Amino acid sequence: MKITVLGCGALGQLWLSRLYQQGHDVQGWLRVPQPFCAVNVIEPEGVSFNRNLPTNDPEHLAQSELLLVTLKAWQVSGAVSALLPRLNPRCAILLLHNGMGTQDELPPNHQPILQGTTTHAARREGSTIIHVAGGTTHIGPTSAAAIHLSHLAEVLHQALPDVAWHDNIASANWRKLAVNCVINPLTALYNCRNGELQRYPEQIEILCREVSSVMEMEGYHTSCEGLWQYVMEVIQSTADNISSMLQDVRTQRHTEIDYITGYLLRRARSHGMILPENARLFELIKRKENEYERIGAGLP
Ligand code: KPL
Repeated sequence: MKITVLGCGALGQLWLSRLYQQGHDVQGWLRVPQPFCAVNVIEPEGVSFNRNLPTNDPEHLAQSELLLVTLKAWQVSGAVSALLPRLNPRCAILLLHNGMGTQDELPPNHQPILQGTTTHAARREGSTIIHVAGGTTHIGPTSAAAIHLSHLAEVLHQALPDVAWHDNIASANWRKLAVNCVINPLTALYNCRNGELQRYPEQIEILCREVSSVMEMEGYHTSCEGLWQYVMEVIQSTADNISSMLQDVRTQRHTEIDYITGYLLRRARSHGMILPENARLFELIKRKENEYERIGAGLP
């Protein structure tokens, strides 16, 4: 299959290496074009993949059957909008990022669009990508043109298992949003690994209660207890992880908070609801982010 991977960060390189090894015709797509992308991935068992893969070939892009988007949520609309006019109308776009709301920012289009979340953990160490732990990628259609694309789950599963197909991906996305609304801002504020959040069960319960109240209004059957249980399970199974938001804060990069807690707060506002604890965490992360971005931009 001809595939373009948009974004060659940790997750992008992991997919590039696995899809290439599965025999697919892959290229990366970088914001600043380079002759190739040096893909250097070390798997959890220690096996490494090291190869220069092609990038930014417009012909390859025009013929791609899948555009796999592994950018951060806040980069998606700008980068995908720029590529839309150059895509084959049948090219599926799979958005794979934390948070929700990026699809609402795309211009009107008829591409088959899928959305997904993944629990694979990968991080950059210098010029190497460490695939820290395997996980599951949940994907499903978010546009009518994509409902018949369940075979893509099998193609992706062969490359980087597990991949699960969901006819109703929104429900899985909301559960992941709940996990990210709890783990990401709390780890960034307490500057701790995911597992250390087990010390804050009451605060996690308050956050889960707020998230579940919005989910109910959105039409998803859920409960605070069920979400709390799920979030605690993820905290345990990813105990050693440094969350993506803590990594962003430590390296003073823009975070995905606008698409995680920010998205939740926007949905709550549309139902006339106020979520005090999520709003407080949102403000704290924004303040942190604004501080280092202001200093980075040389502003007083
Ligand atoms: O998605 C994650 C992230 O770090 O962004 C979790 C599930 C919290 C794992 O670290």
